Amino acid sequence: MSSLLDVSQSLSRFDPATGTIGDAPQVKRYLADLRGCFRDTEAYERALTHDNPLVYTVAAVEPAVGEGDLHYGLGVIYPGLVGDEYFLTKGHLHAWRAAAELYIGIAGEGVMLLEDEATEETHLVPLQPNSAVYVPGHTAHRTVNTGVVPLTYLGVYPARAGHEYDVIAERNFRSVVIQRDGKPLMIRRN
Ligand code: PAN
Ligand code: ZN
Repeated sequence: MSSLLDVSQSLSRFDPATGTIGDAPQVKRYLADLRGCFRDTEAYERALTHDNPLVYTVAAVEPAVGEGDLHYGLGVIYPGLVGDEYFLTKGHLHAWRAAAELYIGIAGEGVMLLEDEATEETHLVPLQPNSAVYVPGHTAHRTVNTGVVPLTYLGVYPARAGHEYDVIAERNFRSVVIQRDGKPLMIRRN
């Protein structure tokens, strides 16, 4: 019987400085890609008239999609603000709602917004080096850089998880993370 272990697939090296994992595809999200995410739409449009900065990148290793397989991605969110709201990811639910995910902080300071899909209850969880955040199934998740250097992290999820952005784009997260007196504060969106 042949071995299931393909060593060439077992080791990957990632570069936190560039946000790349070998030659795995890397998605880049610019400010213009994040329309509708920020609370202060005027500040968003004003910022876009000046510049369209890179907000975050994700390099994903997504080989097989068999039962039991895992995928993972290296995320880098750059520091910045739109109005008083920190740079953030689009956020999503997993298409397979039961799929959980483990986030592992590598560098920088940030938080995760975790929102239960059914109750819309939101939790703010710190994402930092040497710590892991468990995102249960049925939970919308968005990552926010609350620091002054890039926030770098790894997310590990079932290969079958899939990403669903439309539900979030339509209803958005109920809470936002703003800078108040130099510190992050979670408030209701409206
Ligand atoms: C992460 C995210 C990454 C970027 O790898 O994909 O943080 O966020 P968006 O996908 O919301 O743009 C993950 O949660 N994967 O499931
Ligand atoms: Zn996810």
